[in-house]
Amino acid sequence: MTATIDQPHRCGFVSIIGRTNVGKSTLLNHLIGEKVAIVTPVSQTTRHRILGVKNLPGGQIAYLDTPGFHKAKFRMNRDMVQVASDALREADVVLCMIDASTGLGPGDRFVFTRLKEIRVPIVLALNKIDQVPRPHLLPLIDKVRFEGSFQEIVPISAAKGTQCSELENTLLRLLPEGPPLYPEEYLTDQPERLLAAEMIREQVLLQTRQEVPHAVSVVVERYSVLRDKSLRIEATIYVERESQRAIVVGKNGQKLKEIGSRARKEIGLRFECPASVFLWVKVHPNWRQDVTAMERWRRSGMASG
Ligand SMILES: Nc1nc2c(ncn2[C@@H]2O[C@H](COP(=O)(O)OP(=O)(O)OP(=O)(O)O)[C@@H](O)[C@H]2O)c(=O)[nH]1
Ligand SMILES: [Mg+2]
Repeated sequence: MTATIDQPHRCGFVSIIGRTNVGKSTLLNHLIGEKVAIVTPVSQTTRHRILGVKNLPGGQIAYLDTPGFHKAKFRMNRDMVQVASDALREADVVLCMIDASTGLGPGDRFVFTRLKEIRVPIVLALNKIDQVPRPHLLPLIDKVRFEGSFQEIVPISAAKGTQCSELENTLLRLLPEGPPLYPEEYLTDQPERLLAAEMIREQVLLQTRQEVPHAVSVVVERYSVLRDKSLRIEATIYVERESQRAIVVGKNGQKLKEIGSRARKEIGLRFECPASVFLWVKVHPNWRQDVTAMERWRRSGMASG
């Protein structure tokens, strides 16, 4: 993408920050036009930093999707909050998101206090306006303007795409001038194996309840492209307790079958080829506190969570 004489080429990192569940990953996927981050109604869905690159006529935006800020109980959660804090420091522009349908809460106010240390421009996106009656929107904008120091406030719906290109233009205008950081065809830093692990975890999150989603990690043990170009994925779903294992497996293995079959469809769609998925469920007590296990899974490059 080239810039014209009167329109300089801008480039930099935009860190997407906010409490959990406000729609950060939904927005990233919408903006870059591909599913690179999983999305569920369960809080704390995103567990690591996800880079998504967007090229525009006036420049290149490197978006960083982050885990939501939340009260960290386990080591895994402390690491997640640390990832979000690090992304704040790396940003050329911070995009803070709140959920306009629930209004401002203590989680958002905690994020606002973290933003006080930030010296780069901060844009606030009020997301989920498709769920908000219009008369409620203006008072909310007034409230956030009073409580934080934002360069711009943009109401959006990430799910419907409403006002997302306006938001993107605002972000681009605030980035420094400079050449692109990534080649034009570069989309994300997420390896395919990790995306596959995430898509399996997404299905576990969507199909289990209460404490189970938070206690799940997925490790892809084998990822092969077969001679007929189809994918064969073997993965272990780790949980922390036998009772959780029983829930994930389900009666006569039905739940696990369903998780595998939905993940297979999603992976097939994303990678545009047939896929087969083989799943095992293992108990690893307290893995969320087990730094060695988490590091080993992460270093294998095949872990999700
Ligand atoms: N109605 C509506 N729902 C939305 C919108 N954006 C996101 N959602 C829903 O909100 C839920 C959370 O979305 P995510 O994108 O996973 O939120 P997140 O901020 O990445 O969450 P964490 O990764 O857990 O921090 C999902 O059920 C989305 O479908 C929106 O604009 N409108
Ligand atoms: Mg997310």
